[in-house]
Amino acid sequence: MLGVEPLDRWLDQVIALCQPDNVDLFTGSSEQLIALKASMVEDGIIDPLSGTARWLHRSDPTDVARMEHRTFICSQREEDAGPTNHWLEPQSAKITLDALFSGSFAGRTMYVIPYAMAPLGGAFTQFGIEVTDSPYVALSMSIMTRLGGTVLDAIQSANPTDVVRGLHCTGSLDPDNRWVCHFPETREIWSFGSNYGGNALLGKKCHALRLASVIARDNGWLAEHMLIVELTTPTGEIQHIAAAFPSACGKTNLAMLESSLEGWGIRVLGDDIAWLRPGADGLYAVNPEYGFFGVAPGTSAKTNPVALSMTTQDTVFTNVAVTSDGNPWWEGLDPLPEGTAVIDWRGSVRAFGDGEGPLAHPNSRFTSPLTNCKTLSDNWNNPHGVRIDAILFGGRRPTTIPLVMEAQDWTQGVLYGASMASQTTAAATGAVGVLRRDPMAMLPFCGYNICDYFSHWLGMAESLPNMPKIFSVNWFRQDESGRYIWPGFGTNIHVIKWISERVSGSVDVFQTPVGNLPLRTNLAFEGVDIHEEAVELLLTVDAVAWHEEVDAIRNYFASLGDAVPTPLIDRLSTIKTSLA
Ligand code: GTP
Ligand code: SPV
Ligand code: MN
Repeated sequence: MLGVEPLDRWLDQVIALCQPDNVDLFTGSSEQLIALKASMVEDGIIDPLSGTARWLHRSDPTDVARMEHRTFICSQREEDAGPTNHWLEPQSAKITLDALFSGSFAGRTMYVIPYAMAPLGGAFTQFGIEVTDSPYVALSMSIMTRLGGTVLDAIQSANPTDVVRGLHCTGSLDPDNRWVCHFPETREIWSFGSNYGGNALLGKKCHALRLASVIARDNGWLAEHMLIVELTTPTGEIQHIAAAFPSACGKTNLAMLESSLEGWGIRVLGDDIAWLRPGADGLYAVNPEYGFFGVAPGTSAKTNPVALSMTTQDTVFTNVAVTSDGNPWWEGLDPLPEGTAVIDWRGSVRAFGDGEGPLAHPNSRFTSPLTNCKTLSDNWNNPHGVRIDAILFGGRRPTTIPLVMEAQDWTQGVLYGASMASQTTAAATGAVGVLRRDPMAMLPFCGYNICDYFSHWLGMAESLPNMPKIFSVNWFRQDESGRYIWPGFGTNIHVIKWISERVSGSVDVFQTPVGNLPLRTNLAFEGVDIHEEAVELLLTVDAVAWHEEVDAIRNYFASLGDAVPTPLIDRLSTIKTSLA
């Protein structure tokens, strides 16, 4: 079918195992997409919305988010999966999966989807084949990854053992019988029982993060849960920033920020995943994806007008509400008149303001091609990537962590990432709002031992000139009544400006044991609705709180076993003794 011997043999085995009625090589051609959407409408899988080529998909009500406790790393050795991953012994995992997949495509069409991650034609590019019985997955993959004849040609000349093989089946959608299994040694993904994004669009988290992180470790690069933006300064200098925030913690919003500051411009390259490779003069990054799979709730004309205009065409919405005139609606958009009939994310007719819980699911999403975004950088498809000047780490931290601080060197920066914590969100099943450690925002996505991952990060600086500066940011400090102190969203440009000025070396800092903080005189904050005492709180290192924080980080590192790299442990001790 693909004209590549080992891959075709694998496909034959998969067909024999899954027993589909039809097999469809899906390249995302316009004829295929027209036919696919028509059949999905006929089968009630998507409904047209108002606007141009906008669609609504409602998932099974239990299948709305990633399931971390059903996500497994099936490496040969358990210690390779490490203390933070769920491990399954690969041979026994295969026995379980074989039984689940056996005959599982009966009565269904098998879509064989050859895809590329990252722009074609450079060192970053990787290929995969996703086999799925889900038309929703096929449609979503056509937005989120590069498909088509050129990709197929490139796969035919790639090394077949480098091509990631992914098998996905909808199954019965029983939440207790969901499996997202990764086999790093053989570059395989087996996903059963969920059609939700991160569980089912295998090019995304499964390939581009979990498997790619292992490939990256072995080859001296990094696969990260990061946005990428291009910044233009008033003097015309171009800088690039990558930022790792956990799921539903602001990557898409920062990526699509529009600058309100005279002379400052910001453009997006990616909003979720970055692959970073050493180049001749620094660390270069690409976004391996081809689309945005963004959180809908909270997206509004005030918070993210770019996303709002992007989703007026060519967009698949999942689990949003619908108004009577066929527009998508979610919490955060302008309220409708009280009592207006709205169809909620489950498909029930409700009265607006009925007090029966959210109309859109808190993890409802939009799927839109990159090219829909009016602030897309000209370099979005550059196979060589862009040179990164600054890396940001940040999570939802109600206390302690300042609005922004700069690491004094690479080790302290890696410590910022390794010790990151954030309140959990609706992007994964389970309790929301619980503070947990989420190193580099990769806790759910690092495909190998997290301690080795820290070492790999530390080692990246050794051979490379012009390593990015590392910063910690926190948009989510709260007051006693639980309100956010910093207005966030568009106002984050003030923090980005300071970071940029640190990169170009034009402003000085205030040194503290935990990092360099801005001098108040270097932050104008014009137009930001915030009191001076609040600003002071956001820019103060509270020694008592930081003693507790350092102790909590030490406990966390201890919980990871004895392989946490010594430079991180030593740095914590230095900080502890330097704190007043
Ligand atoms: P994933 O796609 O799950 O990886 O999420 P993400 O990191 O891209 O998060 P996203 O930008 O979609 O934001 C998630 C939620 O956080 C949305 O409801 C946003 O409205 C909200 N949010 C984003 N930025 C800010 C901010 O600066 N301040 C506040 N208070 N909320 C924010
Ligand atoms: C995340 O949860 O971090 C996402 C959405 O970006 S998903 O692709 O489902 O993982
Ligand atoms: Mn994400």
